[in-house]
This record gives sequence, C-alpha cells and structure tokens, in this order.
Amino acid sequence: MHVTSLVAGALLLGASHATITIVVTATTTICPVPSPTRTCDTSPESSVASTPTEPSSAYSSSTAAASSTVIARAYPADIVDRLRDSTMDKLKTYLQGQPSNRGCTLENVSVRREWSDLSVAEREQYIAAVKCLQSTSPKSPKHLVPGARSRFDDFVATHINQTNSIHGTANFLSWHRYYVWTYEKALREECGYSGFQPYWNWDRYAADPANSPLFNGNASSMSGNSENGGCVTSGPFSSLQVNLGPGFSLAYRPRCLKRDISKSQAAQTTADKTYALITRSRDIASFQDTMQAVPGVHAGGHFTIGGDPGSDIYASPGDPVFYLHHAMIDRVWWIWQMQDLPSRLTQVAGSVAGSGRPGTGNDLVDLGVNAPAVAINDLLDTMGGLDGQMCYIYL
Ligand SMILES: [Cu+2]
Repeated sequence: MHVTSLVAGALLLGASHATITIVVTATTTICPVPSPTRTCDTSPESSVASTPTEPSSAYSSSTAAASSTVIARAYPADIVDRLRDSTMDKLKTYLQGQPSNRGCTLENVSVRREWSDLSVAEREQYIAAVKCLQSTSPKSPKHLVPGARSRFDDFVATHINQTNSIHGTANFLSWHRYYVWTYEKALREECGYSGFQPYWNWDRYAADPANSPLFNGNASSMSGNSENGGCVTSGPFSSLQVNLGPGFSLAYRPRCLKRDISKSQAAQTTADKTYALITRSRDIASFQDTMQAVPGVHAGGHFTIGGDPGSDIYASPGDPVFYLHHAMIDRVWWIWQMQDLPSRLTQVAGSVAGSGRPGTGNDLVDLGVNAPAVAINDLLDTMGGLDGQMCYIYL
C-alpha cells in the first residue's frame, strides 16, 4: 500500500443536550464474543447471537426526555467500563461543589455511547448523517483546499493541514476533543442527526475486529475490510470516494476506501492496556506520552483500521471510523480526568510544535473553516467547556 511507508514507525497521532437521568446497570443480555476470559449470562439471545445487532430490550434511548433512563451495555462491562462506572460518584461529588457549572448538569448532559450500544436504527441514523456530510458542499476556499468536495472533506483537510502541530504536542488531546465535538455538531446541525457521537470501545472487538458490528460490512456497520489490498466493497461506505491525501496533499485525488484490518494491532488496544494507561499515569504528561507511544492504544486503533487513508497520519480522518476511534481516545482521557477532577481538569503539558516552548492553557486550538479558534483551557472540561456549550459524558 502506497501510504504505508508514510506512516511506518511514525508516532501517529493522537452538543447539545438531551435530558437524561443516568443509571448505568451492569446488566448484559448477550455475550457476543464468546471467550474463555469473558463471562456472560445464558439468555436466549446469547445462544443464537454470534454477532450482536441489537442491544438489550431493557435499553432505552439516551434522548428520551425527563424520565429515569436505564442504559444497559450490549457487551459485558470490561475493566475500563467498571472504572468509569465506579468513578461517576466522584463526578457527582465534584459537581455538587460547582452549583451552576455553566448550565451543564448530570440531568441535561449528553451521553456518548458505544457503537454496539446503539440500536441498529440509531447506527443507521449516524451513518446517514455521515453520508450527508459527505454530500454537502465544502466551506474550504478552493484555492486553499482544491481537493475538498464536501463538508466531510473540510474536516479531513483541517487535520492534514495541522498534522505536524497537533500530535506529540501539548494540544493533542484538546485539539482532537474539539475536532470530534465539532464534527458531532456538524452532523447534528447540518445533517439532522439527533444522536451523539458514538465511540469504539476497542476491547469489545479486539479479538476479531473484522467480524465485529463495527467492521462486519453489514448495512449498520461502518463498512468492512478490503480483500487482497483492494477497495472496501461491503457496507455503507463501499462507494465512498476518498478525495484528499495521501500524506500532506490537499489536491483532488479521488480513490476508493481501503482497509487492512489488523488483529495484531487490535491486541494493543485491549482493556488491560487502557486500564494501565489510565491508572498508572500520574500526570497529563505521562498520560499523553504513554497514549501516543508506539505500541500504544492510539496508534493501535489507527492501525487496526489500516489501509488508505486509515493508516495515513495526515489523511486518516478520511476514513469515517476515525471519529469513533478518537471519541474513545477522548473517553479514555475523560475517565483519566475523572480520577482526580480538581487537579486534572486544568492540567496541560507538552510542547508547542516548532518551538521549544511549553504549551499552556491559553494556546489556541484552531479548526479552520469548521469552528472558531478557542483556548485549550476551554476544552479541558467536557461538562461545561466552551462556556457550557460542551456538555457530554461517556457511557
Ligand atoms: Cu490526529
């Protein structure tokens, strides 16, 4: 694959509100990936379903209004899920000391959920919104980004443009948080999507990603794998035209989507590794360095997708799975922050690209045509950042 050399060995990368009362249950009704290390119950579904298509019937939409909502996971909770659940109390306690919190509360917060925890209809609604973005005219000026053909490409171009200043740097986490949030906002405001950005819990599919609900090629998947290095031919993005890249190119280079889904890369993203990252990183410097190391969960997720543009450090957002991967990156950061909110909601470390200067919370994060530039400090808190516009958590 022509793009592989570009990234070989590279230190790759890095809402509005619904009313909800969050009651996370440990209930699981299906065991979609039978494994000797996993336990699951023996409900009728589990004996017939080798691949889950529908979460538990006890599941209720996070967009349901006002009433108490029980959210069950479609897979058994892994060790990171359990850490997330057990530290929600810390978040509640912290919020009690922040009476207004710029209008963002646990009663009105948006909840981003895992791909398989969405119903099939919700997954298809997300896919339809992404396809809408891919068929909406770009905002990028033609003389700056001649290859952009859609709003989706505007995002790809912004990442290509800034790749060298947003990875291995002080703004890595906050830049990508703002990027995914702005993408979610575009899906909702420009394409009528009523859900929130889903994430990819790597561990769920790590044993066999190509046969997972994310990549199995069904109409409700994010499309399948390539065969023999060819184009992706199954699923909703089989006709996706990749326009930008490879590498730093912003020219019009139309080509098909290719993937090279990798079990060995997925093995770098299992829950034990993510848990160690969260629990052993004492400060933001070690957290972000460990996360972006190779091997590590960040690179591991990108190279689980592989192919073109998935393995291309510049153009990787041209594969729409990018946004689910980076939502998980953001979730892991959020869980890490939750372990010590008063301290970790303000921590920034690392340097500014192109200078030896340490980054600070006052440095600006710029998404070009997609959003106004804002300070890193405005992006550190998912519950109240951007003057309260940013208001979400993860299941
Ligand atoms: Cu990136």
